[in-house]
Amino acid sequence: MGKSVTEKIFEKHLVDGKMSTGEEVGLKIDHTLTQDSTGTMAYLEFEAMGISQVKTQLSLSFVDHNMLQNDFRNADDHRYLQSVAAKYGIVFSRPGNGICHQLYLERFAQPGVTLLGSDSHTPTAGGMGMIAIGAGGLDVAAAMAGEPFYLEMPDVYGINLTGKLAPFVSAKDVVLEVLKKLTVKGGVNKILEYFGSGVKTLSVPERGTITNMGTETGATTSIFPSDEVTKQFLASQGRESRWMELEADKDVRYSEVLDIDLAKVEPLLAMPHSPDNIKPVSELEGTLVDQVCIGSCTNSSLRDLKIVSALLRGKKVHENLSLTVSAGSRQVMENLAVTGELEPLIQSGARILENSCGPCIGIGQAPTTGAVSLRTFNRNFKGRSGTQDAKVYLTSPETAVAAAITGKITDPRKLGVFPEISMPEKFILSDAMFIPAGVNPNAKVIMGPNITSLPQFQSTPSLLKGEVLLKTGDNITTDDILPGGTDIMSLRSNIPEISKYIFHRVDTTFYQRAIQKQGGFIVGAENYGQGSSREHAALAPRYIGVKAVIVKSFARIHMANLINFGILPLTFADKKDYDNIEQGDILELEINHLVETLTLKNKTKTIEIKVNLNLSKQEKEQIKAGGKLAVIKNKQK
Ligand code: MIC
Ligand code: SF4
Repeated sequence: MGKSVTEKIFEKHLVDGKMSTGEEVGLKIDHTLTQDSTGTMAYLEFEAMGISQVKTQLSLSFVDHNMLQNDFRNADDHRYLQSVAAKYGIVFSRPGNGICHQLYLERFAQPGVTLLGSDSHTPTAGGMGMIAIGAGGLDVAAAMAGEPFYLEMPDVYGINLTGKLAPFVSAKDVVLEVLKKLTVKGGVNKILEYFGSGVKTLSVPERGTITNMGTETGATTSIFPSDEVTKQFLASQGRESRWMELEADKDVRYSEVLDIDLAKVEPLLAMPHSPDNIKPVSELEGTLVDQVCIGSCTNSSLRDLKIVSALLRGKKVHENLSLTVSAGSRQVMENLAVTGELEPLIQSGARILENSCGPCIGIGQAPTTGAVSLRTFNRNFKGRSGTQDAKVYLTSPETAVAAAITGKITDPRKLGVFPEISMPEKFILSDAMFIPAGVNPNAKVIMGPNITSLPQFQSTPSLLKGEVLLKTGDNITTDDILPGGTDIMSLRSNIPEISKYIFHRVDTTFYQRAIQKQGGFIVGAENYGQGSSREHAALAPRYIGVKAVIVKSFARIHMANLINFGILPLTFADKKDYDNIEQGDILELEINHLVETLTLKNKTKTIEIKVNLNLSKQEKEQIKAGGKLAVIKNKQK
């Protein structure tokens, strides 16, 4: 049987296991990336491993999230990251250079390579025909130390693209179509592999928009083939020598196939408060809009901003709304400026922000009370914008501009004739904001007062006892567990302080109760821990004594993070038992042997509940030792 692109790359990187669905496989990781808000912890972990330099082909450290410097904390973190990079052989992307995923796609992505990144949208680079996976910081630190990355071999799910997109319909609408079908949990344990005659009609950055938001389906990653279009993009970036052809074999068999005729895709949007709450734009027409934000790692490429510029030329932003534009990189900004395409943005009244994540993670530009905000971003979880009651819709850049001009949700196809844009054959390139990797063992690592040392954890006892501290519903996000936003994100390198905000948006009494009870259990429903890769959503709960999380199902990265920090990830053997546990119940669990099915005693209700524990041999070892770091450190001894 023929091979998929995914299998071809896995095969070349396989260091352990067998490539059949559900089996644990170990992959060699060629490249790693971190960004600042997950990076500080990842490098503290890497330093604790006692290794003198990174063992990957290429490791990169970006600064793009915590960009506001309201006090010393973020600035100190940036300086710490730069000093670590200089010591251990890591390329450093200076603050202001751009968003990690956009920069990586432009300057470093390469067909056939594996990338592990401490950010859930690392799959953006799948648009280049590579395997790019998001993970917790500790997994990325381990990859920098030369450890393979272990995962359950996912199903390879084919998405067959035919036809060509109509004017005013773009890559974002394609991935919203995929989300309509797969929902926020339909991609779990799958790799979404695109193929078919429609692929060649999409440029690499457009493919990147699609693979970026595949994350929202829960997929391990998404991937496109590497073809002539890929070659041309690499050439335009002065990197043609990095190209190799990579296509699925003709007789490949995917686990399932979703057919999408690009010509039939219409402008779509995701309604509040979930990326899979999809509706056609035409159904929402007329809804008044207070804010429009264009940018984020999903839609901030030169292609996207050229369209935005062309559509805004000679137009003014509607007086009742505020439009923000953030380019994905300095390269995008410079190329726009040189061709005169920045000017229409300025003249329209758009507020040009720094090349960074910004409003996407609630760092500035919080909407007004109860506002409708249209964003070209990838997540619209309640409260993520910084305004709890704001209603955030996710759209394409075309739909965003249509609203910015008219002041209300408008089908972009009503904007008239679709403008012609031309992409440069050669981008204007300037890598001045990258500091190349060097290894200087004598370099001093500089830590500000907000950077605390890593918490040390005891090995796991054989009897877990405690109270159910919180019972949640479906689709709890890591933003619910540990919110983003300026204030809380500045505490990413300070676990004792950030712990005070666990479940802050869900229940402000959580932290105090957890401390009083000396930890306990959390109960959840389906897709627990969806969203970001932030390991803080596991590390901080562990720090305050959370022992196990019992749910109907987990999101992949969060489950791995729980194991990494020694928290037991349990699922109900019978989902109906979710109703047999209430907040405040006292639970007891014996874990002498980490077998697949365990008996959980609900002491309050005097009943027994069967729970499943699906762990590999190594994961069991990690749970016993109190976390992955302890295991790695023991190995180094
Ligand atoms: C996000 O989009 O939620 C983030 C902020 O980029 C996170 C990383 C983080 O929490 O620092 C992600 O997607 O992994
Ligand atoms: Fe940054 Fe938003 Fe992308 Fe996360 S999703 S990396 S916050 S732009």
